[in-house]
Amino acid sequence: MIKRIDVVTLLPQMFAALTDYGVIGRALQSECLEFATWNPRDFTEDKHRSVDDRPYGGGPGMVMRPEPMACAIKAAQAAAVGRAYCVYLSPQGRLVDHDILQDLLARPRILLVAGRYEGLDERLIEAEADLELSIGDYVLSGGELPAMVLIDAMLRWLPGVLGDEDSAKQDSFAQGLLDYPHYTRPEVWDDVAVPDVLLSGDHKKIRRWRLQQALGRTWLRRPELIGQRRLSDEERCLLDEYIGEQEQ
Ligand code: 9WO
Repeated sequence: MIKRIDVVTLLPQMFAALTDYGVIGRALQSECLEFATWNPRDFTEDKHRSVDDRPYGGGPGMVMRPEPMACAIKAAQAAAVGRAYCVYLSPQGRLVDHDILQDLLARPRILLVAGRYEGLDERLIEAEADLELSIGDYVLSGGELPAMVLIDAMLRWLPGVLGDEDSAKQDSFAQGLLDYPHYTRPEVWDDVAVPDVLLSGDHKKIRRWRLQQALGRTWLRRPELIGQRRLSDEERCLLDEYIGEQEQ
């Protein structure tokens, strides 16, 4: 189980968005979990404290110098017992999914490396990173937001982080399905009524309706997720019924 998260970043202040707000902020400030940031700029030795340099081979933009990055990573690694599993966030990485989150959560320490500019010197990635991860097929201006996305998605799985102990375990992606639709008061809003079944008080019927909605919406919006998942007899039956209703 995760005990400590370190982040190497040129913009440590950005992480206040995570540490200072909400349930994730509380988790990161609790005794159970250590959190620290490391700024490569603090490990520069030249007058201008430069962290970037021109790319070999030419072309636009700048590349992060390996020396200050390596020093920051080594300092982060030395800040606690044991070695942290080192993850570099980049669009070239493997796409993050529920299984990767669980794998990271099972490690005692992780060290996230957020790049800026055009990225890190490839030799540093090869030497230090255990894994390269992407949160989606788009380029941002740095790895900080992806690092925060990863931390948020991981920490909501820790016991006690979400108010309701079961919320994370009922999480739709844990089941390999999209979520079912939610409703609250009023019973009629904007001329639209809440589905009758949710007012029936019949909890078996409600569970089946929600499962059917989750299956049906996944089939409509993310059919590849249905292909990847084996359905129980009940699920197959509920989905077939949903598809039948769609076709009418
Ligand atoms: C910028 C750029 C500018 C001109 C030509 C090529 C270029 N490539 C990049 C680029 O990929 N910059 C990255 C910015 C370098 C690594 C940190 N940055 C980053 C990470 N952007 N987006 C991510 C990211 C990480 C994880 N998941 C999705 C996006």
